Amino acid sequence: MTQAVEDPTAAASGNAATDAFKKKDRAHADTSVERANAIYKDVLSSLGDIIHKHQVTYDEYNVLKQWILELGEYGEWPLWLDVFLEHEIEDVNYARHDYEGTKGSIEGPYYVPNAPELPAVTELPMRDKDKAAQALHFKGQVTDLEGNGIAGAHVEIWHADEDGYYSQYAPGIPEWNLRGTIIADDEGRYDIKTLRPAPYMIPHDGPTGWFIESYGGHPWRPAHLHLRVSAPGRREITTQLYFDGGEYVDNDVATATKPELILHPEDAADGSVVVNYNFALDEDRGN
Ligand code: MBD
Ligand code: FE
Repeated sequence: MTQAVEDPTAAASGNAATDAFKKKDRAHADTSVERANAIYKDVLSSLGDIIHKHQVTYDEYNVLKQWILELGEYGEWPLWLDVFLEHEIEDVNYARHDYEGTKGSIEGPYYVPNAPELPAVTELPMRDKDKAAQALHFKGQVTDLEGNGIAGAHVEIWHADEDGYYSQYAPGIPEWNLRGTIIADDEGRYDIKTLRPAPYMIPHDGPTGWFIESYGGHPWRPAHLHLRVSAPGRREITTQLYFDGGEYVDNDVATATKPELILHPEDAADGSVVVNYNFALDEDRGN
């Protein structure tokens, strides 16, 4: 099934994520020929082992070929790679240079740089419909590893609405809805009002969804907030936060949860939930 795609989720969000990735300032990797050779050999020999181990048939090979073509046609390469592979890349790279501090997690396909700056005490841009959801009051402090506040740290935040849609990746949502770059105060503190996101189903009506169906899996991620926290001279951290006891926290299709990244919100008198979470940033020692 390779016809053009009308569905707003799979194809539109897939192609939007592909276009966004192409526009990104992709760092040039100065991988040596020796290193490329070593990686290429291991990749192919691992794949060869799998093909032999499972005695993969020509029919299965042709299904794979067709599926890969469709993954490209639907623009879902960023989605599939970020869901199934990015957590391994994140794992390896977080641990470089003995970095400590707040744990990272995957960026995923829906980050947009340069979200409008907002003051330390703020509310994310949202529609009336978003205001009808349960309110989340998220506050805390950006510090160094000794707990000293970092004045003016940047806390970029982005998350889905109650329906599981991200602005700029679904039609009809204001450009910067539920996105912002919060500038922490003189002590590194921030105090953000937003809505509590719901568990998130990744676009599942395209090739990524067929892939999941083929092995009897589910397309769900636990409810999550995406964050990128940075300050001059500090190691920037890209991470996600989840909700204690939430569905799929222990069964994330993207394998991107960590115990350190679970929020424990408390109910407030006005029906909202309140939570404090601090970010500790190590010194920048390069990537
Ligand atoms: C998301 O919102 C997400 O965070 C990931 C990792 C993949 C798809 C959609
Ligand atoms: Fe997400």
